[in-house]
Amino acid sequence: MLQELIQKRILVLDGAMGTMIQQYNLSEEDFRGERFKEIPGQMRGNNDMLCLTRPDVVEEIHRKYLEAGADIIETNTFNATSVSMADYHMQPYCREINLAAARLARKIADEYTAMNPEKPRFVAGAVGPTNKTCSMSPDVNNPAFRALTFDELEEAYSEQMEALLEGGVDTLLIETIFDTLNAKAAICAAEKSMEKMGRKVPLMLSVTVSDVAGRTLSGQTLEAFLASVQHADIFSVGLNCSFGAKQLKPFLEQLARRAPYYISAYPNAGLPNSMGLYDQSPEEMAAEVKEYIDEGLVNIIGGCCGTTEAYIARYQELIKGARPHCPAAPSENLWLSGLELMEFTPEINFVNVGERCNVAGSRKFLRLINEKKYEEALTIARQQVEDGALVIDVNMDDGLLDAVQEMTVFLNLIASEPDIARVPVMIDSSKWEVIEAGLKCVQGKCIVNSISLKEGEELFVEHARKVKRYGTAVIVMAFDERGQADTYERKIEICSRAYRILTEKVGFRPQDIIFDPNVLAVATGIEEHNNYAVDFIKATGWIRRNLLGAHVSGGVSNLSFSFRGNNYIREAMHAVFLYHAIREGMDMGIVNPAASVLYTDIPADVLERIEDVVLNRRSDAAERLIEVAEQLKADKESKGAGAAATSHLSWREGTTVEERLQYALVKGLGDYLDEDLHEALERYPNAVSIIEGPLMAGMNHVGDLFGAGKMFLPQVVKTARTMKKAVAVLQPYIEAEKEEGKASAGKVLLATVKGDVHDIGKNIVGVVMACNGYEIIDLGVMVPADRIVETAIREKVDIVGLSGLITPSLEEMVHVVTEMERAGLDIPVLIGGATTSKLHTALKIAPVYHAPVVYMKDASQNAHVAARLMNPDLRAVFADELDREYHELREKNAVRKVQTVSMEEARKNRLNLWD
Ligand code: THG
Repeated sequence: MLQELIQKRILVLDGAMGTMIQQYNLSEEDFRGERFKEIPGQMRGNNDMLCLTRPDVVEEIHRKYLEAGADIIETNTFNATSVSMADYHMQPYCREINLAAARLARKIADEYTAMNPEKPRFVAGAVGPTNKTCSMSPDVNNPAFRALTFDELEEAYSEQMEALLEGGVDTLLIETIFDTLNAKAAICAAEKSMEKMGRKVPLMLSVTVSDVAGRTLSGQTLEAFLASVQHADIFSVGLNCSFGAKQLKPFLEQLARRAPYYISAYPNAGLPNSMGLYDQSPEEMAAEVKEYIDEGLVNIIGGCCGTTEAYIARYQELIKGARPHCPAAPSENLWLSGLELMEFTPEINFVNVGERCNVAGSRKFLRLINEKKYEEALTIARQQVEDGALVIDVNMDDGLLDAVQEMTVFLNLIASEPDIARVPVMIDSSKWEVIEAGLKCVQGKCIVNSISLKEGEELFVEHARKVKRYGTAVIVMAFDERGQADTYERKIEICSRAYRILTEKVGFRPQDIIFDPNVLAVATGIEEHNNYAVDFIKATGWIRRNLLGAHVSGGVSNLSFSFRGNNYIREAMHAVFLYHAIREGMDMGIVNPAASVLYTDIPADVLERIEDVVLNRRSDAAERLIEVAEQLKADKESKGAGAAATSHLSWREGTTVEERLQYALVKGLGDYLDEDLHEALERYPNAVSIIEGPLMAGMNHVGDLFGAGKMFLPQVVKTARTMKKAVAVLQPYIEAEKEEGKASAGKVLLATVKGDVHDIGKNIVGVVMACNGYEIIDLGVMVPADRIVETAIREKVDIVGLSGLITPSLEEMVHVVTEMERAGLDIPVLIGGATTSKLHTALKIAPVYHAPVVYMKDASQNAHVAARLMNPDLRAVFADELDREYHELREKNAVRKVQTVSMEEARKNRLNLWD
């Protein structure tokens, strides 16, 4: 029914649940009811549990939205997974909450459908992103660490989705997606739950963008996201939360242009004002949403944070007679993604895959992994991307390594390196469990290398189905039960069999299949090997003409194994091989991206001898090539090596030490810090002044770039890590200076205030300050005022930093600071987090405390401000400045009504940003 209806008209989704619940002013007791009286911690704010304790409230909200004309209502289950509920000690009740929520919404929707069968109402099972990310490490010292694994998350989602399906939802809506790996776990869970429950429902996805460049929190562009979820059977995709309708529009346009699905949008009621409230009126919001409709961008519209039934009621007028969006045609091209999309368009005739992160293919990489020198191992990956690799192959197959573990660690590390993670990865292993472990680490659409028929059709199909579920492209090696295909006939026989199975039985898109007809070594001295390259090239042509849509790849360096030690000849052989194979349609290859020999550069006499070998033109071809190889070896090799070593270091030449430090910070490059910092130590009076000078200038530059949308979060995090490394280099000097009484780093207490569980921003502040030599005492999230005060006294801290992302946190901060005043403390306070503002700090927080209370716009400012607060003279000057500034703000705003809203009103309008 939904499928039919959506073709006819634009559908209306409901508005926010949180905003509505806040209007009821429910107490802690309302949330708990009798039943959950004993559970520790605060329960107010745990909206989903109202499905059990105050279903009357949830029911009334559903009714209001249905009255306002919503075609689809969302269950009150945004946080009802065991992962999110752990914050409230409510994990055991997830199934029950989801079941109750789905049944409740179902009952009311059916009631409305019965009243007017012409307008059927639907229930969407709301599935949030949870409070943890699978793609990023919360531990700054260990970027390979994950607080949540793919499997754990998939299991939590399965529990939720099975209950939602059992409760009768019409669709599953995976919303507020901020990390595509989380979303992929949700999609896997959705498919499995639907199979288990024997009910297939449309799958709706909704992303939230986190920065002005339109990337997700985990750093993907929307196009990269679309590639990552392309495998799923998706009904609609869209955007919610993030911004108001107006700011969301360019991103919605991006999605609508590419996504072959129906498009949904449910923005916030404008942007939050300085008090953290959404004050766009229903009229204003409707006017902005009208543009979506007039331009044919959407099929489903609704509201997120700050919207109520008054907003949703406006939509009826707008959709009348409006033309729904017509989904884009699915792309014919292969899509891959890292943080960015790699669309394999016909103009790209060849995709080079970097071969160097392979323990079997590089002695250096093997040694680095063996010695756990991951940092340096990553530079190999980074270098390949810089050298132009469009994809990087990762292989950890070595008898003495735990390949599952190493694959996981390395892929997690890559995920923290935005200039590497930009490109898709190729997970290379001959062991299935290694491949599967790798698949659970990448948010992008990657390539599995490889599967084959060597252990029979059954296992091949099983692996192919799994690959499809994870949503990747796949390399199929030309192996079968009889072994490796080494002739033209065997190659095409196996590839066509595999093609049939994959496209007909497993349902693979041909674009996602990449055949590897086996590049085998030639000129080995064994006669049977002489035709290997010819057979590969011939098979390539046949595959491209007959197995339509599929690609052809190969491990090019295998070809020249018998010329090991003679890199020039090897590179020249590869160039010749590729020249002929690409002409036949080979469109991908695992190669050394730094290779510099071009087909056209090879001298005619050498070329002739290489072509004799590659094309198998004469029986003595191998010997004749060996002759030339010996002659050429010495001079060519030394030239080649010298040129390659210098090319990527141009940023180090003719630049000042300040420029180099800034470049290293912005790019997150740690390799030359030692050298550059030691140079700086000779020029600056002491180590701390280097931190406060060039390093902070670099961080500020990063802050500016981030603000302008030219950097995204993972890059900033990486920058912070580099900063940390720089500080580690300076640490011994700072210690020494401290002895002499020169250094002044202090003790900082950080906490996300009670009622709030968000800590990404706070963690970044922690890193930045720790990097600047401050000792950090991080009390975590949901920290009550008394604990902050008590710890501040016991630990004799110098500064207290309070963080919060949701509106109630503003109020809580006032409370914390009041308590600090009452305890007679004189410790300066830093205020930060998404809903905080200078205005709110001036109006509400600073007045209740005599010591400085400073609003921090972003993490990059903290160290600088802290440094001023630590010095008694500077602090006095700073405090005066602040007082004057706050005073002015108060004067100016005494007349502006919305911003002098009382705390009582703020309480009433309290809402959850993740709603
Ligand atoms: N098909 C597919 N995947 C593959 C291969 C293939 N993966 C692995 C391999 N073959 C492709 N990768 C490499 C990587 C390096 C080398 C060859 C193939 C190589 N390395 C140098 C050597 O062994 O002489 C090592 C040099 C060094 O130690 O630095 O040649 O065919 N699907």
